[in-house]
Amino acid sequence: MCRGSKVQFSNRALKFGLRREFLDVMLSSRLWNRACKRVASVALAIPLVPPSSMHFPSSGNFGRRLSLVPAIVSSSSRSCSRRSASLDAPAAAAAAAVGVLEMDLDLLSRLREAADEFPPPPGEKYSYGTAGFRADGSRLGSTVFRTGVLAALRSLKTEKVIGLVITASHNHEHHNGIKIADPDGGMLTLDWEEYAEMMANAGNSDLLLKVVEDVIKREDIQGGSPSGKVFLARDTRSTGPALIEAARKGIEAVQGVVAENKGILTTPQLHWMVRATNKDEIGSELQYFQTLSNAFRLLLDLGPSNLFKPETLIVDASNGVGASKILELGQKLEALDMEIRNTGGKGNVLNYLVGADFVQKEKVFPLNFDASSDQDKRCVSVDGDADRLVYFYFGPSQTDKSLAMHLLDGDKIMALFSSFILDQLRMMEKSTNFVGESDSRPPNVVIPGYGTVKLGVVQTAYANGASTNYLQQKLGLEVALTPTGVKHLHARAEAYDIGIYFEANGHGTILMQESFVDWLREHGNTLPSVEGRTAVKRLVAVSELFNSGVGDALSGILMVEIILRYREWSIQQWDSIYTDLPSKQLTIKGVDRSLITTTADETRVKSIPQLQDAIDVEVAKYKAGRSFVRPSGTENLVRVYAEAATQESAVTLAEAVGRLILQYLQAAPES
Ligand code: NG1
Ligand code: ZN
Repeated sequence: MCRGSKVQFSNRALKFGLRREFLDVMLSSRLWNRACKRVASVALAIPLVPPSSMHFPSSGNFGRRLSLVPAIVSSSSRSCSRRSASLDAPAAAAAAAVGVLEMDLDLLSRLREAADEFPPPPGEKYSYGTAGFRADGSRLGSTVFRTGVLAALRSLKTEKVIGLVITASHNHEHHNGIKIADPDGGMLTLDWEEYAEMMANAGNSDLLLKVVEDVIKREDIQGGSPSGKVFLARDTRSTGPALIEAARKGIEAVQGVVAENKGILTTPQLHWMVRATNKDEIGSELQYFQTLSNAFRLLLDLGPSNLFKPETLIVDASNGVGASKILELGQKLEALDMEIRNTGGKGNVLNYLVGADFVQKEKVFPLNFDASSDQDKRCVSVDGDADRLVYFYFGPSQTDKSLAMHLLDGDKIMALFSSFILDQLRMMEKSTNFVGESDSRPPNVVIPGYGTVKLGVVQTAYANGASTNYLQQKLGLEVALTPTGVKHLHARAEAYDIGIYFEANGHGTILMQESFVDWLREHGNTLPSVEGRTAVKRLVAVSELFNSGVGDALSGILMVEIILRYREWSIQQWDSIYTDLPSKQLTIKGVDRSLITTTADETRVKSIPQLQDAIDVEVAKYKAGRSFVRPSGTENLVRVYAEAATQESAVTLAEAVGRLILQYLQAAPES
């Protein structure tokens, strides 16, 4: 903004001189922040001295006479006091009249100095990626500082609280990252990711200021009242405290915006708190636990009488933030017994051979679990920031009698949730004695008074083929596919009244449109039957239980546990709703991942057609074969996914495709 406005006002000044008209323009410009306006108002309040009586020489002094203009305007980009010192005498006299007010009131007056403290590491290129910025925690200070600046601007723009969480989720302890939570508790709007990248990649403080000014101009951001606020939180990583400090400095480098450090939280807790605060509800951590535990209790009360009580749930907390939070939640829930393992502490490394990502990708059980002593027990793994969950148990393998780990991933969790939600909608429909016509059949349910309730599920290419089949064929649901990353799934799920989305890795949620939930609250009690009204209450409770902004492992656990109680199912019975096609995931490191671009659904390589042809040839060799490759958006590697009729062939196919990547990427020209 200020760069642009500097030119703009200099030109205007040439036309108007330092006259009332010019100051009026300054006052009316929407690009001016409160600080500049105050300066202008004071200038208007003092008697204007005609240029001639200021004894400026008649020519060549226009510039001198105008020197106050850049002094005021460019105070956006540097300290006002420094600027005033460079004014010539008459201008300085005028400035002196307003100088006190000019001090420190400008939106960006502190930014340069603060930014100089966090120079970007040379040669790094940051991408907002699948889920925010990720890098080695020791090299992230500048990116975090700058993302703090962006979050502050976003807060000024939206006039709402924004969230910033320092976490690298399931990645190694030495990694770290930063993500922004938008006012509705969802992820940063896609349009602003570009700004985040431009700011993170600005080579020095001058360039950063230019980018920031540009963002302010493009978004027409106003400083001043109401002031902004950014909630900060972090996971348990050792680089977290220093990065929180960098974020705070970035946020508070923008005039009028304050940072509020919420301490150690799960990612979804921070999102929840941002959303609640912006809705003028109580946005505290305590209230979060209260809301989840109340919804859980209500759902239990609304369930069948003599509710079945399964055995203790064993939790793998990935040595992360989930450990203490699940413990705290568990203490509020009498009806749920949990034993928590991998709770961190000395020698227990975050996400190392533990956690949802490890269990789901490697299909191996985590440390501190044992196939024989834990046989048949219901187990769940969450990831390092507790936004993902996958269930598992040890039981006889499908091929021989040995004990094997059986994984119930995000796909199977989604299948369980979808069937439950569908049941409630059918109960409501039945309650109205609605005689279904063709449009009431799956995927639609018609509730007279509301109309067609659109229920849809969203997956990515990583979804196991058997799960897609189950959702479509068995439940009759509409399945949408999006690129990897919950931001894409979430956006697609918003097209439904109830959108259920999950990545196979266990990240997902149940998203209900507020208008639908409002209708349930207002009209649900008019449904004729008790069953219908009970179903309505259950759906409202589900909307309370789930974090509508992002996936939340804690909500996910509670929902699974409720449905198993309603259905009187063991984990084995749940597992048997369909059998996964054997699959394998691999990662290929040491190649330039940017050489691979894919089609929108990420199932085919676009940038190197010969590589895709070679993958097709390989896939065709396998019964029920399917394989695709894509560059990771969070790590410097390429991912390979393969499915086939047997586990051995899925592994062989994945390895063959992995070799093709090495072959083609190493041969490909440098980008
Ligand atoms: P990348 O690294 O882009 O594949 C991974 C996960 C995503 C998502 C993000 C965010 C897989 C295959 N990919 O993204 O689903 O969870 O991390 O953490 O699991
Ligand atoms: Zn995570």
